[in-house]
Formats: sequence, structure tokens, C-alpha cells
Amino acid sequence: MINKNINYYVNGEPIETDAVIELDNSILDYPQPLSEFEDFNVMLMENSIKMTCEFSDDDMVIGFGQTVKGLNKRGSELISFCADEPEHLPNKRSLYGAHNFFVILGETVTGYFIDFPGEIKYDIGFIHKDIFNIIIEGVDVKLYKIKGDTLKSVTKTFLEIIGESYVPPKWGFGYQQCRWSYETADDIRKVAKEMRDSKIPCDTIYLDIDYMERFKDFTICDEKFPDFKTFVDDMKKEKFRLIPIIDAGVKIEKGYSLYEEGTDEGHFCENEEGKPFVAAVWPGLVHFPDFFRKETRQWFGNKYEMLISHGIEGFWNDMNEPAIFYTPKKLKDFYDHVESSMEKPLDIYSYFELMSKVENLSNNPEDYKSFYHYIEGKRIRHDKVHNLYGYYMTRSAAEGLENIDSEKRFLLFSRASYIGAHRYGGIWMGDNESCWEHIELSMKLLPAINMCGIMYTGADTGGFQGDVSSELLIRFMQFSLFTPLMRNHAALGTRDQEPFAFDKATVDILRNVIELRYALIPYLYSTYMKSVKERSVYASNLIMEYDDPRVKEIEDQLLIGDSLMIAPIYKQNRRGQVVYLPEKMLLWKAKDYMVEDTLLLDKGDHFIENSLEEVAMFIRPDKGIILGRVAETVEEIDPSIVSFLAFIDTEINETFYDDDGYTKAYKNDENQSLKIEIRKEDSYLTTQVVFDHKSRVEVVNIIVFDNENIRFEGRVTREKSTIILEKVSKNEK
Ligand code: MIG
Repeated sequence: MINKNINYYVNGEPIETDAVIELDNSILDYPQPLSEFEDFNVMLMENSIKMTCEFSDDDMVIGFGQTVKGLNKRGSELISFCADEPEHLPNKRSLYGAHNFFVILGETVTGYFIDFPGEIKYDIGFIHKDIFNIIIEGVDVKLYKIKGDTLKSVTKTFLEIIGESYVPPKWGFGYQQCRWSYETADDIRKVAKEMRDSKIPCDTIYLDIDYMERFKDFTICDEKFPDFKTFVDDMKKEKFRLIPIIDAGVKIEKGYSLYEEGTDEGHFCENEEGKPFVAAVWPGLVHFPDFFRKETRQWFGNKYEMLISHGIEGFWNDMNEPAIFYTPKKLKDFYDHVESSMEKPLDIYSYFELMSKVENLSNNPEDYKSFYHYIEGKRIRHDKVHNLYGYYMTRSAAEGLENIDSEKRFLLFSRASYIGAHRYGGIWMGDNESCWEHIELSMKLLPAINMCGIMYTGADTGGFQGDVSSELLIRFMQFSLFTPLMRNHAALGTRDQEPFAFDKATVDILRNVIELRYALIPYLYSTYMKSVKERSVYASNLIMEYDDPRVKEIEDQLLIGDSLMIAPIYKQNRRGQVVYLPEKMLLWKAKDYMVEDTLLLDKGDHFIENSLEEVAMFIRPDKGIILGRVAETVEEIDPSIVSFLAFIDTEINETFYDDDGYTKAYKNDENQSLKIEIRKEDSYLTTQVVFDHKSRVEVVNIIVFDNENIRFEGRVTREKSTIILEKVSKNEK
């Protein structure tokens, strides 16, 4: 197993987070004291640990998962503390996830994972450009140091020790439509109908908080959704799956069974006095389930059964940082303050004091210090383990789902996360905004989140807050079509953001983009599954792959799997941009999923014209992608026929992965691989396809370009699996 590249340090008595689960006992059983950790100067204080090191000039710091920062975090300040942060501004130090894995890349390459569930502050050369300062707000900590030759090998080792990533059902790769909220069954029917009428492929429609009865988890508002089961069935007949939201807070209401049971059986987090802790979120006053307890995870996780019995197959878990609107105590302080301020006129100081009292009502650090969990019988204050709450909620759901139907894959993703959560579900990127900067931000987030094991992720495409413009939605979709989770979501009060809600020209473009997504699903799914199985990342920055000084600063071009590079447009009115190619590549500018416009490009800088309807994709030498036939839903994609689009330099040896898409048979290596080999002969190409006996593919249409941009084509079948490819044409520039 995994071994020699890792040093393992422990201080105090760390809380078990189950983040690292696949490390050899020969290492785990012999931790070194933190004082022996030499890379940083470690100062053990009474209630915290300070670690400092000095950077060399060229050191880069990569990692940290979900942050607003770019590829190289050098010069940034971050705080690891899961935050309900609706404003993803460049100066924000925390988002929803706490991902304490980072790699220092300089003369040497070393990865570090600080396994600590409380707050950690990182000053990564912010105050002083050459000093890296870490303050761990506690003394019980585990630290893993991973050595390697490259960023890629260090990341791989990390992905190996934290265990296999969650795999969604294959339909989770379809286009998904969300909105806060489609309020009633009729609203949803309308969306479904418009989607089909406008011939836009789509697999799911989401239920945001308003489907519930007064925001109570595991209830359905009868008035808005009469006969829910029939409705779910009807929607399935229309080939849509519904994905309801589940929130962390349980409404305090007499007679509400979840509340009653939770109270009777003692499942809720306690306050100082040992009574259930009270906070306010959507439903008004709530209690928080203590997901740290196994029996509470079981209790809550099994409640998903109610929705599953109605035919539901996927969920998103929200507000599990946990987000707190206010606590009654803080609200009272605030009212008292207002009352006392009323007597005197507000001056500048008292005005700002009043304003800050309002702002500090929600997600107040003092509130996070006023409730408790039980971890293996021990009572622990929330703030000390804050970063595990969302992770344990996802885990509760996943364990429940496993218990309810162990063979089936459910769609499951969460807002808050910690390392380890990737084994149970994905995350979405949270409440972004309909602005150009947030396409760019999503491009930064995807590879960084993937490095922490969470492969199933994506942004609220089009932007959550604010109104989207048609151009912005088009460009956002043109990026999101490559993210595992491709979901359009918009906040309450914003303009309609469904693809069909725009002018005809826009609808036509969006349809093409979404169709392109469906055509690419065979490749994207294969890439996803390979990343899970091979412990690699789904998407990466170029620096992960190329040893080329130029790529160190490139963060607006990404690699999606082994074959494909993308360079999405993320600026308004832009109809082209400079793209750097670290090696020669085949450019496919797709207006739709038909392979027509390709161009061979040499290594170096290129200005790539990119009209609004075009998606630019770059295929690496001796690599290719497989494309399927577009259908209205993922299930309807015909598995028997694919196209292979490739660029041959010397020879091609590609293997693509597929499986049934719904069960967990993939865990037993029950896959259906497709192996495609292409060789160069004097003036022609030969190709051989090896169809795994389980593969459902019957026909592969091959389109391959050689170094002179000559297009070859051929059709391979099971009966005739070795053929000579015909020269078709020279693609003119
Ligand atoms: O306080 O359920 O991030 O996706 O639409 C807002 C309503 C609560 C926050 C989620 C967002 C969702 C919204 N929720």
C-alpha cells in the first residue's frame, strides 16, 4: 500500500475525521511528534499551533480546494472555516469547504494535509511576501507530508490515501435545471414542457425549499404538490428526475415527527446547559441534528426513505456549514441595542455599530461556540469541529441511501465539505453571481476542488444572484458543459434563466451547447470514472501535466482528462483570445456536435477566433475523444454507436471506460472498456478497436487527423474491427 512518500505527524489527541482511510498501518501506527516536523518552524502554544516557513523566490503554493483565489495562492490570506458566504468577492478568505491540502512547488515538490476540523488561518506570503504562516486554532492535530517528483504524483498519493471518490448515476452528467423555486407541480410541468418543446436535452429539475411544508425537511407541501408520488411518476414518464433539497436545520414544531423524534431520542446538538440548541434558519427556529453521532447519522439518513418511496433518486444538501440566520440570544441583544439607541440620535459611530449588529446576527462566531456535539461519547464544542458538520451531513445521507438501497447510485451533493466528504457525494460551488468574473472563478475552482478528491462539482451555471444576460449564459454554459455537474440555478427574484427563456437566436445556441454536452458524455463519463479509479483528477491546470515555465501562470485553460484542453471565453463581447499551446494540438471549433471545423496548431501562442456560437476544444497529439449520439436524456443516448475524434502524431492507444451507469458494479471492476489503436503505415492509417465483451458499443466511426492535417475516416464494427482508414480530405486552413 501507500507508504514511503509520506511522513505522518501527530500532536495531542486529534479528533478522528476519517479523512485519511487508506494509509498503511506501518505509518499510521508510528506517528512522529509534530516537533520533528522540519519543513516549518513549529511553535506549540497553549491553545494553538503556529507554523512558519520561508519561501524561496520561485515557490508556488497550489491547492486549498474551494477558495476564491487562483492557481497560485502565494500572496493570499485564507481561513479554513466552512462559511455560508454568498459573496464570492476576491478578498474573501473562506467559502463553504475546508480543504487543508496544499502543495509547495519549487525546487522540490511537497504536499501537506493538515487534518484538523477547527479553524486554520493561512498567511501565504500576504503580510510578508516570503513568509508562510499557519495558525491552527487548537493543539490536537494530524499532519501528513507527501513527497513526490511532480505535482501530479503528489496529488495522486494524496488521492490514494483519502479513498475513492463518489460516483453519481450516469444521468447526473445530463443537463440539470434548477431555480429557487419552482413553487408548484404545475410550475415544474411547465418547465418540463418548455424544455421538450424547445428540444433542449435535460435530465433533472430541482425542488428548492418551497416544495416542503413550511421548510420542514422530509415533508411535502400538499397544496403545491398534491399526490406527489403520481407527480414524480408522471415526470419520470416525461423523462425528468426531480431532485429535492434537504436543509440542515430541523424546524421546532410540536407534532412534526422529525422534531419530536429528534427531541425524544436526543439527536440534536446541545447548548451549554445540555438542552437542544436553538438557532433560526429558513423554517424559523430549528435544532441541528448532531451528525457526529453514528446513531444520529443513521436516524437522519434513513429519513430519505420517505422521498425515495415516492420515486426520488437524488438530493442536494444545503445550509450545512451550518448556516445560522440568528440565534434568539443574539437577536435579543440586538433588540436591546436598538431600544437603547432609540433615545439618542445616531452619530457616525453608533450608526456603524448598529449596522454591524445587524450584519453580525448571522453566522456569528460566538454562536458557533455555544453548542456541542458528542463524538464517541465525548462532548465537544462546535467551533472545534465546525468544518466536519457538512461532511457528516453528506455522510449521513450517503449512509442512509446505502442502507435503503445498497446497489443503487443516488445523486447526492452538498454545500459544505471537508476532505473525506468526496467519498460520499459531490459539492456545488455555492451562491455565485451572474457576472463574468464568476465564469473565471468557476474555472479556478474546478481543478482546485478536484485536487481534494471531490470530482463531482460544478457552478450555478448562469450565476445564482442577479440577472443573467443572454451572452453571459451562453459563455457560462460553454464552460459548464465540461464540468461533471452541469446545473443552471438562479436565486429568488432574478429573471428567468432557463435556456428556453431567451430570444430564438440565444435558444438555438444554448441548445447546441447542451447537445454538445450530451455528445461528449461518453468522453466525460469515461474521464470521470478514470479519475475515480486511477486516483487522478478529472480536470487540471496545465501545470499538472506540462513541465513548461509558460504554463505556470495559465489558469484560464484547463485539461479535461487526458485528451482535451479547453480555453473558455469569460469576458463580455470577446470573440477571440490568445491561447497558449504547450504542444501542437488539433483545434475543434464546435458550433454543434458535428465535427466539421478543425485546425492543426503548432506549439505556441495563437489568437483563436471564437464567435458566440463556438466552443473551442483542443485535442492533444496521439489522443482522442469519443462522442455519442445526442438524445433528450442520458438514458436515451444510444450506447451502440460512438465517434472517435483524434489527432495522430505517431500512434494512438486509447482506452475509454463505461459501465451500466446505475449500479455499484463499477466497484468490482465491472466495466465495459473500449480500446482504440491507430497506427501509421506509409501513406495510410490502420485502426483496430478492441471491444470488451461487456461493452455495448457496436460501431465506432473514426475521424482522425494527422500531422499534415489530412482527415482520415473509417467505420469499425464488431465484425470488422481492424480496418484501413481512408484519406478523406485535406482540411484547409
Ligand atoms: O439562504 O434554498 O446555496 O442554492 O437556492 C438561501 C434556497 C438558501 C442557499 C443555496 C441556494 C438555494 C437557497 N439556499
